[in-house]
Amino acid sequence: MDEHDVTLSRHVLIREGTRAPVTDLALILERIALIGKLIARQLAHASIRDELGYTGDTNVQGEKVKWLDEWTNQVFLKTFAHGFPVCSLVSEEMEEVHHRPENCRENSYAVLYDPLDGSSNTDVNGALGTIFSIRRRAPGHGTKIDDILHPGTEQVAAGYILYGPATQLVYTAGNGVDGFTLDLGLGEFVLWRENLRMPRLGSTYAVNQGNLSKWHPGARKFIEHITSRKDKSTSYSLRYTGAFVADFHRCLLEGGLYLYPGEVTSEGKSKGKLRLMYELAPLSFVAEQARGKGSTGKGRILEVNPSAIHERQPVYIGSALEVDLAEQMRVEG
Ligand code: FDP
Repeated sequence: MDEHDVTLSRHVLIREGTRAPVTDLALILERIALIGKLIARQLAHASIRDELGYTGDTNVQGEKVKWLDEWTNQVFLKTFAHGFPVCSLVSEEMEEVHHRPENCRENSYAVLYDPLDGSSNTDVNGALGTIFSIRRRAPGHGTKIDDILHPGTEQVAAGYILYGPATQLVYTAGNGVDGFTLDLGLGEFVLWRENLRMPRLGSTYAVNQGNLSKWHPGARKFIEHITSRKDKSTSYSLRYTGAFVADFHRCLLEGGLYLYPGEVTSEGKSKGKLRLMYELAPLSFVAEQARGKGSTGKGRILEVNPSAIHERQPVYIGSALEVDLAEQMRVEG
């Protein structure tokens, strides 16, 4: 380690202007970093240990559960099992909120997470991620969750871990976005970029275009519009990894747009796939803090009032000018 290298735990403690006391954030982020290290190690060895594939179960969302989905969720539960200040856990993999009443006091928090984002990539050694959102719990709420079911503007911190060629952790606590890379020799996340800024415009878009026929005509027109440009300087290339975190990370660094439009149902309603509380709200918080935007196609994701912890929404997220254009073209009607 170079004398100038700054570890995540140290950096969190010296960050100014955060939405929660840095001492609380340091305790929570240090555990999320530990989870990231455990997951990265597991992903590196899972194929050798024959720990890939499906468990045979179906989760609350009707999706087949992969062995690694289950394993990564257990890592969160075990890592946050003991000790203040986290008293509630909300996961893509659990129907109900997991409460730790013994940790629920003044100044306690909920962590909402998708332990393994992009799970279709597990068996092909593709990019994967973990997404997290940290919210305050109101004193005395115990196992009632109406204090968690609030718009994303109430998050105190949020971020993600990307498991690619390198493992990186990116987070915001409401005053800019910082990125860290896992130094494998050291076993520590070390500061990689401070105050990350998303370019206002990019040259790539990420979408599962195979779903095009199921979208609102506005979304189809939007894709037609951005793919019909002949001039090299304004044309777009498609880049889709199948992992939201990996596609978002590209947008954060190079600009561009990730979109998962709603699927129009037989009743004419638009149904999103991605989850509001532990996928869209946290990455929209990161996007906005880096000068980007996150929209449902009709408005700001961070202002959506959730009606359930597993609510889904359409998403258009990335460079500000591209998100604005999508909204102007009335992608979701
Ligand atoms: P996954 O279900 O594989 O975990 O959020 C869910 C997500 O992946 C995103 O990470 C990804 O961008 C998208 O869904 C992939 O969905 P499709 O397979 O429908 O393209």
